[in-house]
Amino acid sequence: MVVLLTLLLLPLPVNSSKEFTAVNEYSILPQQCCLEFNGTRAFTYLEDQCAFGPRPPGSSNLTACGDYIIASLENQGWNIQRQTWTHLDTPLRNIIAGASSSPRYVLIAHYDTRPIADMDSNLENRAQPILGANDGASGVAALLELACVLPEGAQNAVTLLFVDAEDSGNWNGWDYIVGSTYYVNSLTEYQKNNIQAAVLLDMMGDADLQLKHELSSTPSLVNAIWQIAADLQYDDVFLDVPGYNIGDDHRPFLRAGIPAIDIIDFDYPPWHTLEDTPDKCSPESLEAVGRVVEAFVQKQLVAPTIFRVTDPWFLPLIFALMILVIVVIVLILLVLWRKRQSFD
Ligand code: 1BN
Ligand code: ZN
Repeated sequence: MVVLLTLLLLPLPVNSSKEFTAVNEYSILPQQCCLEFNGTRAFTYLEDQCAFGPRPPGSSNLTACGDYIIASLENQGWNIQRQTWTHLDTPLRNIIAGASSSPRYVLIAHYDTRPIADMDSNLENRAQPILGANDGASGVAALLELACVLPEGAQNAVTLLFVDAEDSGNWNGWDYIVGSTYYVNSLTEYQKNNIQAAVLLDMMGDADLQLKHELSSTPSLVNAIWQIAADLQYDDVFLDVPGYNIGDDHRPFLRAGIPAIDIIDFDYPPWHTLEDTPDKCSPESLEAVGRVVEAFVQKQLVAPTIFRVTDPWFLPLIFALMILVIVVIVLILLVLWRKRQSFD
């Protein structure tokens, strides 16, 4: 009888594949144990892309890599749309994965690589195209792994966007961020209004990963993602310090009024050199960022936070100005009163 009563009083096992911790009444976070993003598997996606060789816009290597991305996504049951157009006589293609024509979240990576290694210390290398293990393949690898681990039904809210022609700026008349600009320009006002957050993953596979706040990113979105990283004990990777202001694929979203963040480690010595190879990257870095983004999406699907592009940074300024005006008026009145007294 006592055994029966004890068994009845024991808490029931939770019959759920996802466990959530209520941190406070407004925030619900998945526990680390429920996150499935696998850095080792993601790293194979990074190596697979590099095996195609350098992947500049219009190249057969990029076409083959794009076909590989499409095949991987279709294998995971994702719906695919191809957005094709021509720019400077070069055929370009964005790859859009998801089931909703009006997603609430867009996760972005560029799958092209820079046509020239113009930062290479060896002058003879500068005309050659880069392999882009970190600058190109890392973000794509993370999105392909997210395609495997995001919950059933995520497709209805999340679009995975693989953009072409991010990295050809200042070369033969090209700009940076051509593919993401084309995507955002193709959205209707309704679609833009529906996107709650755009999350760009770029150069986040560096083995020595130290992420700082990208300065043009939406502050409330940065804070939300950095808080999740801290809760998952990734604060050694997600440093709570300001970083650089980067003209990257999140900018067209910001310009369209959509909250956006660039998760990027721009302190990467092999940047735009022939040294940007898989040995400079690590599964651990991919896993840290992948799990934080996985947790972010899970949390947003359960208990969404609303982010605002125009954070009211100017409110304290207005408040300070009002105090200044009041102080000046009081001082003027005081001086007038003293003058009047001296006349009397
Ligand atoms: C990011 C990775 N970017 C290029 N490769 C964007 C960028 C453009 C960064 C210009 C610095 C200058
Ligand atoms: Zn680049």
